[in-house]
Parts: sequence; C-alpha cells; structure tokens
Amino acid sequence: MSEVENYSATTAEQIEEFRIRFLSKKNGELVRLFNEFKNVPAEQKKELGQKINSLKIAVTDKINSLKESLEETESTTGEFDLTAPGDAIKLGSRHPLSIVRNQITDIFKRLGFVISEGPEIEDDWHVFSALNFAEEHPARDMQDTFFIESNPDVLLRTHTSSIQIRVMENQKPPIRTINPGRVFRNEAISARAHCIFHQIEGLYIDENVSFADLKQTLLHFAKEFFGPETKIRLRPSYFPFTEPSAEVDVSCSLCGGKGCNVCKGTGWLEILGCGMVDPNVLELNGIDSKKYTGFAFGMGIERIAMLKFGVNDLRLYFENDVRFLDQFKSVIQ
Ligand code: 2NM
Repeated sequence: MSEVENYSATTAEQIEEFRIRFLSKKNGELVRLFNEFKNVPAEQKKELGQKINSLKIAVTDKINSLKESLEETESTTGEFDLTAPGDAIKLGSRHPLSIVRNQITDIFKRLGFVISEGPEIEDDWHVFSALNFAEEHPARDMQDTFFIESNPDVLLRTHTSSIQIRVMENQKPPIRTINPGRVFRNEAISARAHCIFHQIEGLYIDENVSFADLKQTLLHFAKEFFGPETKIRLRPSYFPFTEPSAEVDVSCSLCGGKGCNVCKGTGWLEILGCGMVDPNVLELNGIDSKKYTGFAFGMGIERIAMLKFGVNDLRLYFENDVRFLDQFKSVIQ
C-alpha cells in the first residue's frame, strides 16, 4: 500500500509500466490477488476484499495524479523535439556612425595612415594651447566647452585634434595618422546640433609635404567615398592651427552637381576643413618647422552619414530606436 502511495514517475513510459504491473488483466497484481481471494476461508473474505478494493482505488488514484502532473510539466516546459530546426539567430546591425567611420578610416589606412585614439577627458594644453589657440579665443569660453567646475584644466575635448597633439608628443616625423573620436561642445540639442558628436581628423607630416599633396589626398578620399565621378572644390577659410586653411566641398552625389534640395541648388556639399599645419603648431610640439611641413584635415561623421544615408535629424543617431537602426542591416561593415 505504502509502495503505491510513495511511487513517483516522471515519464509516460514509467506510468504505463506501473499501470501494467498492478492493473494488467493478464498478470497484474490485482488480478493475482482476486484469484487468491477465491481460495481464502469465508470468514477472512470481508477484510481481504476491502483491502484489495482500497488497493485498487489507490493504484487508480496514483495513476491519475501522475498523469495530471506530467501533463502540467509538459505544458509549461514543452517537450523537446531534438530534430526541430533551430531558431534563427537575430542579427544586429552596425550603427550608421560606425559604418561611416569604418569606411573613412579604411580609405586612409590604404594610403598608409595609422589609426590613433586618445582620451575624451583632456587638459587645456592638448585641446587649445598646443594648437595655437590664442589666450582669448572664444572656443576657450566656458559657454562653448564643458569644464570640470573645480578645475578649469580638466575639460571634455571639443575636437579630435588633441589626439594628434599626443601623436606628435610620442612620435617623430614622418607621421601619417587618422583619428576618429567622440567630441563634446556645449550646444543646445536640435535637428542640426548636438552636444556630443563624432569627428575624424587626419595629419600627415614629413619633409616636403605640400598643399598639392593635401588636395590630391582629399580628392582621392572623395572619389573613394562618394564615387569616381566626384569633384572637389576648396574655399579659403581660417583655423588657428593651419595656414593656409580651406573648406572642402564635394559635388553633390544625388544630383551630380546640377542642383537639388539636398545641396540647396548649389550642386556642392561642404564636407570638411583642412590646411597646412601652422609652423607654430609644429614648433609647440617639438617638430622642426624648417625641416618638416604637414597637412591636416577634419570632418564631422554625423554630417557625412547624413549625406550618405539621407538622415535628416541628428538626434536619430543618439536615440537608438531599433526602427532606425534596423534600416542599416543591409550595409556591410
Ligand atoms: C580641421 C581643419 C583643419 C587639424 C590640425 C591639426 C593639427 F594637430 F595638426 F594642428 N589637427 N587637426 C585640422 C585642420 C582640423 O578640422 C576641421
């Protein structure tokens, strides 16, 4: 009796075995007991009959409750079908800013440029002074740059040029470096401005590096990135760290230079700033400006990715809405 009550089974086969052992019409325990029942003396029949009956009830109850609990576990855990095909692994996608950064750095890597990175938390020297920023330059203003309140010599870099200062500190020319990174400026967030964004800058220093080298390098980059028909044009500009300086436009790849709403009818899109490294910057960083010259350039990754993918609001890059990110699944890299 207690053997029946304590019996446990976890599979349908075990329950069936148990049923056959007790209830089989051919040779089950209960059939055997009923057969013996015929042979016992009449005065014992009542007691034994009750015992056999309650055993039969206990066995049936046990089988029912075992079946019930097996059904319960099956409905919660499901039965494993080891031959079923596996679930497809859900693939993510690279962030559009990473795609564009990789495409740009790859082009310059093929020209012999080496990637360097640097800290986001910087000091005045690497972000301003070593780059020939005048003491009263507006970029040093508390309004534009994020400073640590208790120490104005701890700040978030406002451009990736600080990486290039660190490369010049640690390496002698020839230098060919490409420097991607996140930068910070104290701006109100809108569709066209954000307080966090990404830049890539390049720096090439050697003997006899000329403005023609700069122009040809950037033309090569523009053709590789925007397509072989791309043209560039340079407009004079000003930066504290380069002289002469220029802004670079590429012919609009959407309308082929005819004029459309992306290029606002001009046929040109501004993509980067560049120039010959100011001799002051070379000397401030221990490089002999009589022996060496160099060029540098910088571009905003968000802006280039906007042109490449038709993104019209900067904030989309930072919200990580999967409906936005999923649209870059088909782009390799
Ligand atoms: C730009 C435009 C022009 C630049 C210059 C330097 C350095 F370190 F050589 F002085 N780094 N980056 C540079 C020059 C950056 O970004 C629009």
